[in-house]
Amino acid sequence: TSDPLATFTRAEVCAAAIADAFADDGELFASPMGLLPTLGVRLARLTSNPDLVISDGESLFLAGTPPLLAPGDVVEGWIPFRRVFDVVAWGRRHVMMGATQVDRHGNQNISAIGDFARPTRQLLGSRGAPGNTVNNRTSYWVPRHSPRVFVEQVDVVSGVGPARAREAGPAAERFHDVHRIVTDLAVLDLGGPGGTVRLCSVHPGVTVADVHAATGFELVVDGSDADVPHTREPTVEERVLVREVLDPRGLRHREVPA
Ligand code: F8G
Repeated sequence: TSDPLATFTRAEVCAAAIADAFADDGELFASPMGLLPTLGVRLARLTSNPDLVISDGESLFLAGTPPLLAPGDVVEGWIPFRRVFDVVAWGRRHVMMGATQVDRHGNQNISAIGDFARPTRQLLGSRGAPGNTVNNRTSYWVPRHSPRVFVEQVDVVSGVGPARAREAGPAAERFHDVHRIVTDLAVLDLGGPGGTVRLCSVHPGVTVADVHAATGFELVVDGSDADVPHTREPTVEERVLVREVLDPRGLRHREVPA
């Protein structure tokens, strides 16, 4: 067919899946880290959840919903990092972070690879991850789902999963809420036994076997592999918003190739 709206790319599926992760949040501060999360949050704001509060990622709350990398449009508030910490503690925030490693128990690592005393790779450091995971709804975005990301046990715990939050006591567990893990292959959550990683859907064109093969631990599925649904296709409205409004330059395809 020659109708471009009849087709969609994997990156567009990911953007819609990320938007869905924020659809039911109501009015809270959405903190997407990185390109596809920013695209997905802005898509949610233009569709399912207009109440999302967004920023330029540095210090300004934005009244409008600008395209990726565009200068912030109408400014409606001041949110430098020190004030982000106030919102983190207050709780009305949903952050989508990256994850260099995620394990079966939903622990996330963005700090270092290897033995912490002598890491083979120094990454970003844990940054906001510990506080986010005990105070705010937290999701993760993984642009390359692979056994090197989804490992049996993370080398360093930056973001805590449910079991560790429980062990740390009521103050850590009370607001712990790891919501979704969206990857280039699938949508996962922590709905497995004891808060373990569960496969929710595989993206169109991906098989459940592909996801098992790209995961370094046994993934929980509800029922059998044949019961795992496909992630929904982006609607025509979403395709237009992504292509014409939010990401006309196709930056999304640098992160998730078409
Ligand atoms: C690996 C792996 C792997 C990569 N296994 N090796 C190797 C083995 C790879 C390379 C090398 C480098 C609230 C809040 C905050 C704030 C607020 C408070 C946060 C104030 C803001 C500031 C702050 C945290 C937000 C994120 C970022 C998540 C990422 C990735 C990346 C790429 C995309 C940036 N599995 N993987 N290697 N931050 N990060 O072969 O080897 O390691 O690899 O919430 O901050 O402080 O608090 O990262 O790595 O969410 O998504 O890190 O470092 O460029 O190049 O891939 O090539 O050198 O040999 P990168 P990469 P080599 S919230």
